[in-house]
Amino acid sequence: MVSILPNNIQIEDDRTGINIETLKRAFLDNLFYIQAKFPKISTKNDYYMALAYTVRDRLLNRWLNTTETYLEKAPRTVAYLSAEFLLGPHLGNNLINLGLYNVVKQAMEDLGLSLTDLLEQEEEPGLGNGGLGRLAACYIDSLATLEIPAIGYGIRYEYGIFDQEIKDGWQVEITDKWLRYGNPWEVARPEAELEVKFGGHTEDFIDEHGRYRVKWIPFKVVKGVPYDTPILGFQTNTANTLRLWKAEATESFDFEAFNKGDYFGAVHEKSESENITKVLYPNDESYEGKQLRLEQQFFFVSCSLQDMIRMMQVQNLTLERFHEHYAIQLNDTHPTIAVAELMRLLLDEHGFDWDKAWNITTKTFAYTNHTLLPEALERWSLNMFGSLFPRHLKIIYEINSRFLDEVRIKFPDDFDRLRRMSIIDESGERYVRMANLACVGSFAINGVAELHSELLKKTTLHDFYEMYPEKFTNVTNGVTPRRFMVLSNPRLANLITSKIGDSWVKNLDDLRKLENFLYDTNFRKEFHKVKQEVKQDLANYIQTSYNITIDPNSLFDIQAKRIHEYKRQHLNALHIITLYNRIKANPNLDVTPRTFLFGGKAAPGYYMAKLIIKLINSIADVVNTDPDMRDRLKVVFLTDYNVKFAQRVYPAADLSEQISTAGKEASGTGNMKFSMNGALTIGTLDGANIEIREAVGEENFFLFGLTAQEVSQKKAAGYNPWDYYNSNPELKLAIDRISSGFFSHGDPNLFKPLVDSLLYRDDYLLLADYQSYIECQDRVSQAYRDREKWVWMSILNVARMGKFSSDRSISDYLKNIWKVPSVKVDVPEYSQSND
Ligand code: F58
Repeated sequence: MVSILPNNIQIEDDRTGINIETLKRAFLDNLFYIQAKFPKISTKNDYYMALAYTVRDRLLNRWLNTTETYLEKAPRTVAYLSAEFLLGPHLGNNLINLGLYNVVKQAMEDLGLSLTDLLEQEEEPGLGNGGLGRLAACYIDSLATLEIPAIGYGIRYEYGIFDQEIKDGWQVEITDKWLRYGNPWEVARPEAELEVKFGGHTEDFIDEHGRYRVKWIPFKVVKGVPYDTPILGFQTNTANTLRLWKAEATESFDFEAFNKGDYFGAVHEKSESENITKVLYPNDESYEGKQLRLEQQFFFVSCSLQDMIRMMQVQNLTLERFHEHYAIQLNDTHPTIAVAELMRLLLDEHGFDWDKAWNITTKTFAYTNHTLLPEALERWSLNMFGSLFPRHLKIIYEINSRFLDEVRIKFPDDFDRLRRMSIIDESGERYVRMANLACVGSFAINGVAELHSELLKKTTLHDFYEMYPEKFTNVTNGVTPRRFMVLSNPRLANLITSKIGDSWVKNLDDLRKLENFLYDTNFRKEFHKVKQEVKQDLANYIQTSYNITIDPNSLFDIQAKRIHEYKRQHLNALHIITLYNRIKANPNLDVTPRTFLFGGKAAPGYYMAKLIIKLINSIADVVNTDPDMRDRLKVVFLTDYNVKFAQRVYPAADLSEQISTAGKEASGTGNMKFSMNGALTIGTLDGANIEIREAVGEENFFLFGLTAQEVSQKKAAGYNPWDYYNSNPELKLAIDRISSGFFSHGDPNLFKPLVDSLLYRDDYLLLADYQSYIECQDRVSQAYRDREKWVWMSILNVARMGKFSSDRSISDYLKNIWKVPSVKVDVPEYSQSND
């Protein structure tokens, strides 16, 4: 369609034009032709969909040109393999990256709609549990922004992380039907489907060249259908692809040949196949040896590797150079079966000999470890593994046997070392150890913060470090400032830009320039005003959603992350109870008013974590209704904490709780998001906290607690929580209040498992850290009274967060691991139709 606009003679296509009138027309056009609605009968979701398609139209040009550039130039490419991508809503992010946020906002206003309302309408793709999945999402954002040829590969779960409801203080899980109203951001590519084999047996044979070969005769075959989502860079032409695989039944294989006449059997087979990508496992930080999970892992890995090979064939590249064409990052061990699958593809399907295949494989993969917790290390029962993947098990045996020969040569007669390093755990029931396979099969191994990488070398992966010191490196995590500042905190972003320009969005180190304005009273006032306004926004939201009034002038003290004993939400709870007890003992006590906000999901099978949620809600019930607490303490548990909600929460925090037991949190990334929005951190020397403290300055960080080394020493020396309980009256009273039934309507049994775990085990040393935490919180309360000083510290937190941009993390990966150069994408002027 041609339109000649008044005052601005311009020919625009309704699918590409970004003029306000064109946008409005395109929006109404999409409402009519895609949603089949007109304004009078449209729902909010219809409007959201119409807008999403309008925005999608405007990024297709970049996406297709990027794809075409990669196809033609066949550049070295990063393939980021992750079982989770916790993307969060696309619309707002795409508007920011396209630079269309303001004009679209205006266009919607002209039509009597609110962009904020429409953004709220989007069901987020919650295809991840927490930090690990969100990190993958930040990294694909940065890869595109840095113009790196890259593809994200993962699973298109039909149901993402469950929605959380709270009933009577307890968490209840609800299925996340995120695809219910359609997903305007994905494009199905059924023409690019692939087949994945499972089960069966192998047969050896001699091929026509007289070579020994193996054939895998599977028990079942499942189809993988790719669904592609464009991932735009910020203000670049690059739009990379996130390719997520959906499992479908094959028509011919099992149906006709095996199930002739058995209609119900056939339908059952079909649903069995489709089950593979039905649901995301909702466990964080603990691993469960479920067969379906192993099937999920192999399914997406096999699809992705076959896809990469196919792409090279289309580009006429020889597979001899696979490792030169692809750098494949394994996001934790979940995709590690890729080491065996690439070997199988090269050996069995493409006729490579072992040495050549192994050389390619070990130059292709790099492995990121995300946890030191022993219960999170993946290992698969050998029986299960062998019956699902008979060929892979043989390949792993061969890898292991050659590897152990190497170990023997490097460390003669060290039998215990061989036992520890073997890919097969033979200490009892036999297992395949995925971290060992990842270490052997990769050319690089990294932790996600300096401390974590050091501890990996010293503890969990110590033997592998001694074997291959050159493989080990650190890449400290980072987060994208596009989503977690520009989109989530426009007030702050605009203030910053008004002072130092907008270069910081792409070059976060430029935030340093804010330090020049520290002595500018006006700037400090504006900065404080922004924080207050953002807090008011959250207060309004809480008022509407929970009918709880919170005071934006109180200190917003926030802990938002998955609920886990090592993260110690219950230490935070002990502090609240301590303040409560102090006020009860002295109702006239002069306390700094605080609002405690919690958010986070517990793994459905993790009883203790669920009990912690119940405890927080029970404390909230008591505190929020006690008249002595009025205008002093409030406690709110924010239900269903997800990416969308997180974007509201980070900007509104005064204090960020990063209080894990030292040595347990690999990095943390919420800590970065809070701090770049001006929250001060109360934290232990754990994960990236250490680097955040270094960056912002120790005077601008509230430090408490034992160090990782002290924690392990204390445990080794025989830690006894009772010593702390008996010698600290405030601690004793806080715990007694819980066990007496004070927060459970007189029931002393409700929280008994929690209290017992603290008094009899206290694996995470809450009691040992209690006093230090309380004293530190007292310093926080004191500091908040000097608001001038607080604002000063808060500005410094923002100004010094440059290091924690995921752009920096990705640059580290590029420089030290992937060595993939950037590629410019040219987007020709929009073609202009003449009809
Ligand atoms: C997290 N791990 C770490 N795992 O706990 C956190 O410190 C780190 O910042 C983050 O990774 C990114 O590096 C994490 O989120 C999981 O959720 C896994 C999901 C699958 C099962 C095992 C845990």
